[in-house]
Amino acid sequence: MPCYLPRAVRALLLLLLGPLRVLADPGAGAADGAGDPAAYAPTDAGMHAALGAYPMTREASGTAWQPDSSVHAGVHTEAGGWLLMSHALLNAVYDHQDGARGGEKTFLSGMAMTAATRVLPSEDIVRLRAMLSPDPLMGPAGYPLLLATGETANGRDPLIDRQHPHNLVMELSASVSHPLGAADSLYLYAGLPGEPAFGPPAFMHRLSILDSPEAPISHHWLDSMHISEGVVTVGYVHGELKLEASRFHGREPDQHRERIEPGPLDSSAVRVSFNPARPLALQVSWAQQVSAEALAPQADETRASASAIYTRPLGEDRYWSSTAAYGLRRRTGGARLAAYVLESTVQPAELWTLFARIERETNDELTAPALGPAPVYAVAKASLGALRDVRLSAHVRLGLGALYALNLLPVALQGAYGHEPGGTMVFTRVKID
Ligand SMILES: [Cu+2]
Repeated sequence: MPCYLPRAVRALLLLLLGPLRVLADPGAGAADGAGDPAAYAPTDAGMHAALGAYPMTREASGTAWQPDSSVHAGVHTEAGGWLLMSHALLNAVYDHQDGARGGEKTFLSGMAMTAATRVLPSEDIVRLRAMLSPDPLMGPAGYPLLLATGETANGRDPLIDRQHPHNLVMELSASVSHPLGAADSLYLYAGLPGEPAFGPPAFMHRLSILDSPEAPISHHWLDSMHISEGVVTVGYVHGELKLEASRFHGREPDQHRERIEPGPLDSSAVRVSFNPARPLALQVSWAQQVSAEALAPQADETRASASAIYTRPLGEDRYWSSTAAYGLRRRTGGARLAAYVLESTVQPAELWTLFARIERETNDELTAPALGPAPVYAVAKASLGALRDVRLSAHVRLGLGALYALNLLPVALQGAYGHEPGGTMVFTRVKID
């Protein structure tokens, strides 16, 4: 991290680095069932993991893995031989970003998802998944978010210092897995839209940050492909190891967020995932994304990522989850741009949630170049937030939360942004799970 970090940010780092204790004390987190074969059986609701013979808590967005120790969420029902799992999160957010490049907006964001799983007589497992988002209601220009870049609101200008809305349909996918013995399986996943085999789970599905309504500025380094308009993935699971490869449509969604606009499967991704212990999920991945941005159709992107997620249950339904991630991207003819992310969410007491994130990245989209190659700036951001829920019923919570983010800029950008501009969000949310 740059040496100009204020003291508050250093305190944040301490919170975020806490989970590294697991490396010094491998027994940490083992009390929750590591090595217990019962933990791998279908849950009491009869739910199975979709892609292999492991706890269903391991499955996150797309075909990504999270730690087996992740809390088991969702409303479970059964209909016509299908086991259904649903959950939803709706945020109403007031957002104020400081300075000349900031702005103010009140918006809705979130997602609602249902997965239907069925075990066939052949023991193959079929899963269908649909996920919708209210984001298009916020308008094509999304919401003000200092240092966020990527995609467009009108097909002409890039979004800078704004987070794009997500598409109305974020995922419509089907997978089928075929067991090859007690711990091995082969699977096929197809989505329109869907998530190719790249990066950690998408941020709105990562326990380490999903209660924050603020998108990460590293989204286009790590997990922006989660709404690819055409994906086919084949994978092989061997116990705690998963190898997978995808072909997908490389162009990121355009400003027509209510449409599904399929295209050729012109891009590739590969990922290796490994869950060496119940609280840990590791992955490394690589992707070649053809013509990723509508505004630079001639440029392809090469991306790489690595991440580690550590999740430790705290009592009945509370948890402490943290993610460390690294992403690298390079556009044809462009510079190598790296992002480092540390994020953590802890529920210290019933119905209380604290979350924090630190990101540092090199970005060449913050200023439009007059001529020649775009200048690359190293920027950083630290966010800290808290949320208090009230339980309305067994599956429904209503929450009130707030977060503050500090943006750290090189001197060359301080004229445009001001010195260490902040960002504030106050939000209320309904969570159904
Ligand atoms: Cu996204």
